[in-house]
Amino acid sequence: MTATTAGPSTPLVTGGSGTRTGRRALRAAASRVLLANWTGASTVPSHTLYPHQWSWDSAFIAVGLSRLSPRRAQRELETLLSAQWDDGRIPHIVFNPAVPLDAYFPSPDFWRSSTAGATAGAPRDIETSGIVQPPVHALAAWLVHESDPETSGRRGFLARVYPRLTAWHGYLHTNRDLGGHGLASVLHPWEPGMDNSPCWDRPLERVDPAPATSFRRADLTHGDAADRPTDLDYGRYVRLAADYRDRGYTDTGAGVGAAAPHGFVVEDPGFNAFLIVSEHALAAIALTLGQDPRPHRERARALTTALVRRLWHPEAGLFLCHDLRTDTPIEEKSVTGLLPLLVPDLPGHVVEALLRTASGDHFGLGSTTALAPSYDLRGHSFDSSRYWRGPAWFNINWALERGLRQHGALARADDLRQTILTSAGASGFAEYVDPRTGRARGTADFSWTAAVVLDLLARTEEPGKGAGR
Ligand code: 9WN
Repeated sequence: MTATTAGPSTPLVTGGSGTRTGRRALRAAASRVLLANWTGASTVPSHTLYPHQWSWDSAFIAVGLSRLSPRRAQRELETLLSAQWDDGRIPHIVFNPAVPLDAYFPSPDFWRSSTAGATAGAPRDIETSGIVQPPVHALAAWLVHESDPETSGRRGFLARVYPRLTAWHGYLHTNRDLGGHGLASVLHPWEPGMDNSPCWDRPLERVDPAPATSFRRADLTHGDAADRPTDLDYGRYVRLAADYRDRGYTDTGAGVGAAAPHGFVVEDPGFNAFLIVSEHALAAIALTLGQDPRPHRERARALTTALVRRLWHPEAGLFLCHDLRTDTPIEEKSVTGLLPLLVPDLPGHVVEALLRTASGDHFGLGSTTALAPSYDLRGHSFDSSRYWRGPAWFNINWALERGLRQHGALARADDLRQTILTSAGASGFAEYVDPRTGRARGTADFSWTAAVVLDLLARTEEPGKGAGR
């Protein structure tokens, strides 16, 4: 069901987010969403559609929680990190054993991490998935620390998370550099977090779908079929995940042919942009802890060089995904190709082109769309309702707002910030919205939507800290 038909449990906050009273009402509403979705040690993205802990959701959620309770924000990240595998991977889902198996598919008995993932070092006492999501965590840890350095320092937060975050990045730099080009690759459409993006259509054509009778989707109980991926897509997601599981969740590391065992293996610009920004965050964390930040800066620099060399396409005006199975760029314009705006040291001509593309015909930011769509408005597969094939997501627009601000496009960043706030409140903290009309889509009372609102509101109240956080 869509958020509009489901009806958010939080009253819609319409208008007024530009006034102090309006901002106060919005803050109260966003806080209620995060508090209601808190389960004691972490936060569910949504009690209905996603009743466990998700990896990159928790990073965004922690940033928002830090504006309510820095301790709770720290707890959110540390709960996730306690499910880290010995090989360094942070799994994309940490399952709550109290939730019935049929509440979400694929459930723990599909992933079987504690047994199938034993060789890769999966925890024995917690069930998780075996794939990963974008590495937003070190950035989140740094922002959580910055929100209250005193509490963070007293509780030794950075000292505890730093080794785990370093191991996480180590996993991505080594096990996941499957092309050997210095970029991390993703092995499943769920890994870059933009599950149903048209970018995956071609690579997925090669994947033999698992029969629809072999699994039971839980998402359609809570979501409208028109908003969600098709059964054929699901069959392919299931096949890829089952094959990875049956290979013991092993990656083969960098080198010629390393990508071979994987049915789907792609270099994604947004995933790598988050890795670069998080590597810079690790440098800041290292410095705060009195450790050497230079290895992190060097890695960020090398990744930035590889990102531009491999994935920048001047004729397209944005970064493109690269299919390692065929060694060809994926000729689709997705918002993942704008996310490198987050990266601080991009060549000037690349920044200028990205700024033009964001506001041009394909994404229309600030002209035909209020929030950046997930996919090319003129693309053959554009769909304003369906998952990652057009709708606008709030976490992505939060990231773009940071990128615009960082590269000096302050008026555009201010406009986007205001639109995120207005649209999030008016949509009942929807999971995603129609990029042209702002109409709510997906589920309501969605955690990262509320979280980015809390962060942006706090920054609105402290203009001096706008760009720094
Ligand atoms: C699969 C939880 C997650 C987000 C993803 C989003 C969606 C899951 C699903 O929900 O994916 O991981 O079942 O569709 O695409 O980005 O992390 O909010």
